[in-house]
Parts: sequence; structure tokens; C-alpha cells
Amino acid sequence: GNRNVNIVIVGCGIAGIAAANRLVKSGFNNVRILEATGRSGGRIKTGRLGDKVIEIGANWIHGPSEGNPVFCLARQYGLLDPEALTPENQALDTGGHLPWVSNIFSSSGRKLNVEDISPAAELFTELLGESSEFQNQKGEPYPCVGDFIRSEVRQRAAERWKDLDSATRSLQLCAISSMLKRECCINGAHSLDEVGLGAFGQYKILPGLDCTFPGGYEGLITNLMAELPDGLVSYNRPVRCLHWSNTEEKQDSVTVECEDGERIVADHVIVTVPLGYLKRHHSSLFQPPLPLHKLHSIQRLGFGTNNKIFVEFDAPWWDADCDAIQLVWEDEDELVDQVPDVQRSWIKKLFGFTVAKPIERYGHLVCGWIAGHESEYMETLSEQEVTLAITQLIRRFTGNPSITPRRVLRSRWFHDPWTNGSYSHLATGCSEQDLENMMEPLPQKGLKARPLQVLFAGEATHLCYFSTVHGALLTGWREADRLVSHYSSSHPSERPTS
Ligand code: 6YU
Repeated sequence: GNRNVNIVIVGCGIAGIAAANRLVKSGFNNVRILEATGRSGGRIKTGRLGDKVIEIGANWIHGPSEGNPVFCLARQYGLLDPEALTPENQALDTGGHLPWVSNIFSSSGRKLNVEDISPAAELFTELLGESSEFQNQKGEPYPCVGDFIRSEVRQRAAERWKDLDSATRSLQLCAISSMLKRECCINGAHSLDEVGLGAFGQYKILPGLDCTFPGGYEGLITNLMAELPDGLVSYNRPVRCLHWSNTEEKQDSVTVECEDGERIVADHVIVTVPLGYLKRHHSSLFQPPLPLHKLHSIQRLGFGTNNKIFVEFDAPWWDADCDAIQLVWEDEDELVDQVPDVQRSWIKKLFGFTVAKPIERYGHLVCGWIAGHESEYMETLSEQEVTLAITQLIRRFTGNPSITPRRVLRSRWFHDPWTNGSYSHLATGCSEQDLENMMEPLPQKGLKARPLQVLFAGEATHLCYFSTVHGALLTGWREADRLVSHYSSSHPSERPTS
């Protein structure tokens, strides 16, 4: 039975670990994970800044409520703060917009009031909501979210803000640029001009007020790994090529060729490598090559960069109740989310900071967010160059020339060779079908070749929770279940005999 079935999982992120857990619990004893790096967790990566716990990768449980398996596991393992467990917290329907207290600073060194830019904030929220409503309507007025928001802002501003003086009006448009940049971070996209409008509503938000792991997101990984047999993961073992078969003649197993030359024979392989890695390496990773429809979806789907810059201070320059710091460039062209001169002005893409709370735990620590090509360029700079840019930025926006960071640390997801970016989004021209194509196993149904040789899991294969940890986890379970049900329903003759 299941005992003899040989399953190799490529990648030890949350999707790979979830798949292994489900398979082992279902009686598959011959499961192993091949992981390129020396650690498990992938884009769940907890680090330290001094003695403070920081998240280099995934930050929040998005929508922590009963329907979220990450929330349920974290609760079961005792990894959450009591507030996150309350029914009120779980029931909060934020629609993805957190009820945060913001401090707003402008490039002329002024601290603005929230009300100063509330016309912009209200309009932006409204348009973001409307952007999700073109789903399956085949009637979206523009190809991308960026075009839609820009054009609607211009039209509605002309009507609604006609009584505002020109400086106030101009400030609203600059504030919207900052909001566009924030939305680039959320979507993991260079620009909203690259995010498709027709499928924007495909992403679903669960109820619950987003929460963090006080001891680090990796606690989830540690607990899940503890349930797996020792030695199941081989570290520092990158996979170079998967030799599968799309013909009837060659009904044999899949051969997994590792970079060190080792060849491992498997009945089934579950691939969980990031979309960014697939975009770069699909042609060498699959032999024979992927079917065209799958390849095209890999190329069409978006996978951008979102990085964090952690900055620690001796004393706060924000209010005690502040959760987020928003930066508004007043001298920029209005309604832009891309910086014209990346090398000189990359820092303008950083939309603001989130404040680490509570201060008893984190001290005076903020996390800056920067997406896109500007973020990828930032990764090439030295730590001193980044620190200098951040210092100048904060001095300018606060008007306080003596603020000096104590420590700075940034993530570099684009240059991570096993990720090549941060997470996926539905780019212009994408639809649900692309995600369907992503998750489709090889060989395709209808071919006479042995079924389910190569299966696909990972964040970028979930229909509505792509780009998240819970999405990735669910895809690992989904592919494990696919194999479980195959072996519980298939004819004995289909079972590999080894
Ligand atoms: C979430 C959050 N969060 C911030 C940042 C990042 C991400 N996410 P993995 O990559 O983990 O595993 C693959 C493994 O494969 C890996 O170990 C590789 O080393 C290995 N590998 C590669 N090649 C190999 C080879 N050849 N051989 C062997 N091994 C190989 N998610 O829920 N909350 O706050 C954030 C955030 C900076 C980078 C995030 C967040 C995304 C998750 O981290 C990510 O989805 C999963 O960890 C992926 O797991 P996996 O197993 O699939 O891959 C409207 C609309 C909007 C739509 N989007 C809105 C949602 C917002 C998303 N939020 C993200 C925000 C943050 C801040």
C-alpha cells in the first residue's frame, strides 16, 4: 500500500512541510523533502536585530479566524498573544484595511494631521474596493489597477474637490501617490500598472484583525517540523532537474536530479519552489519541458519584490499610539508609484514605516516597506548606503537634523537565489485560469502516461489566498490529499510496485 510509495517534495517552506505532515499522517512512510538551503521555513524567516525578534519574511497572520489554518495551528501550539485569540479579534472584518493610528509626515518637514489627507484616504479606499468588483465581469474599463485608480481619481477629484484650494488639492494627489506605493508593497508588485484589474477581486480576505507571532513566525515551522520523522529533510540539496514522462511507453518513475549529481527515483514529486524561481529556471528544471499553457501562466503571473528595512532608534520620533508612519512627497509628480531615476531617488518608493509593538518587547523599532525595482536596487547597496539614505529621509520628513538610527537591517528577497522576489500577484492579463494551470499536475489529464508524476504546491498555486502563508499551507495539504485520494480510490494495478 502507501508504505512503498516514494514521494519527494522539493522545497522546505510551509507548503512542503504541510504536504509532508499530511502524507506522513496518512501512512506514507517514504517521504522526503529536498531543500536547497541550510534551513526550513523558506519565506517564513525570523531574525534578530540586537536582542529583538524581527521577521525578515512573512509578518502577519492575514485574517486570523477559524477559517484560517495558520491561525488554528498557531493557537494550538500556543504561539499567539491572548488578544489575538479573543472572539472580538477574530470577528473583526477589516476588509484588509487595518484600523491603524497613523502619523503623517511630508517632505517639507511638516507633520500633517490625519484630516489633512482624509479626502485622499477616503477616495483611495473607495477605489480600491471598486477595483475588486470587476471580477468575472469581462467589462473592466482598464487593463490594470493603476490606470483605473489614476483616471478615477482625476475625474472624481475634479468634481469633489473643486472647492479646495490648489495646494490642498495637490497634497491629496501626493498622498495618493504614497498610498499607491503602499499598495505595491501589499501586492508584491513594482507598480499598480502591472496589477490586473479584471482579476483583482480574485484575492479573498478572511475575517480577523491581522496578528503577529510574539516569538517569531518560525515558531510555526519549528512545531510542524517536530511532528515529522527525523532525517526527513535533506538540507543544502538543491534540485536541478526533474525527469518525468508524458508518453505511454515510459511509465517508469520520476528521476530527481540534484545539483550535486545525486539521482533520486520517486513515484511522485511535489514541487513547491517559488514562482520567481520557476520563472527563471523552468527550462532546466523540467525534462521534458512544461506544457505550453502551464509555461505561459508561469510567465504571465506576476512575482515582484517587497522588502523591509528595520530601523531602531534610541527614542521615538512618532506618537506613543502610532502604528504606522506615512510619508508624503510633496515635490513629486502627482499620482505616481514609480520613481523616475531609480539610482538617485530609490528611497522615494518607501511609502512609510510600521511601528513594532508593544514597545516593552521591541523598544523603538520601525519597519520601512519598499517594493519594486527601487527595492531591488536597494538590495545592491551597502548597509552604510542604506543607513545614510534612511537617516537623510527621516531627518528631512521630521525636520529634525539630529535623529540618528541606532541600527538598520534590510531584507533582500530579490537576490535570494531560491526565491527571486517576494510573492505573487495577478498581473495584467491574468485570470483564475492561470492559477488553475499552476496547480495542474503533470502529465496532463487525458494523456496515457502514468498520472500524478509531478504535483505543484506553494503560495502561487492557490486560487484565492495566493501570496500568503495560509494559502501556501493549504496548497501543501491539497497536493498531499490528491495523492491520498489517488491511492485510496485507484485500481491496484495503478499502484507502483517497488
Ligand atoms: C502572510 C505576511 N508578508 C513579506 C515578505 C515576504 C513574504 N508573505 P517558500 O518560498 O517559503 O518555500 C519554497 C522553498 O523551496 C524554499 O525553502 C526554497 O529554498 C526552496 N527551493 C527553491 N528552489 C529549490 C530547488 N531548486 N531545490 C530545492 N529547494 C528549492 N504571507 O501570510 N503574511 O505578512 C506576509 C510577506 C517580505 C517575502 C510575505 C506573507 C508571503 C509568505 O511568506 C509566502 O506566501 C509563503 O511563506 C510561501 O511559502 P511556500 O512554501 O509557498 O514557499 C487585493 C489583493 C492583494 C493581494 N495580496 C495581498 C496579500 C498580502 C500578502 N502579504 C504579504 C505581506 C507580508 C508583509
